[in-house]
Amino acid sequence: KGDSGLSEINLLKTQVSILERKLDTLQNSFSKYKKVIMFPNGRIVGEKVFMTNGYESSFENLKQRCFQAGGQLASPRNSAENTAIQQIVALHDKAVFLGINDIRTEGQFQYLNGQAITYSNWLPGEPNNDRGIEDCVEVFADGKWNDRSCKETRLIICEF
Ligand code: 291
Ligand code: CA
Repeated sequence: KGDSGLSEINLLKTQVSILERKLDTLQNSFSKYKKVIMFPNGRIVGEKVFMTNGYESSFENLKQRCFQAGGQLASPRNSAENTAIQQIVALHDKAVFLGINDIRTEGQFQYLNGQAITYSNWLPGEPNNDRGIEDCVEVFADGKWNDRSCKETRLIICEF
């Protein structure tokens, strides 16, 4: 009885070490394929992934595309996230629209979930609601923000 208990423990030890080696292999493989899939159009910041597929359209279309893909339009919550977006903008040399707008109440920019924004990176003098028609937010290659008409065509970046 005592003896068969010992051999069961040894069997379990063997199985655990086999699993440890398999998990290590899987982690290394996953780490590699994360790099592969992020190249060159994706960026990882903490738990968040930013990705473009090169699609360009108006704000509403970009918003829908990201939702359909199970994500949402990029909505940077801090400078690290904004830098990731900036890098994708610079790579494509095309400004993007964020998942931020003041369509509901002029001058009160909010995320797509209706929360007031808690981080911003406006160019000096922005947002200026030029000609009274600028409710969306574009990001330039220097990472700075400008409010712009939602009807303009911009590059998509979704976050997942
Ligand atoms: C000026 C600034 C911006 C404004 C932009 C648009 C240009 O920047 O007043 O605040 O958003 O003009 O009004 O739109 C068009 N259609 O020319 C110029 C470069 C971004
Ligand atoms: Ca503006």
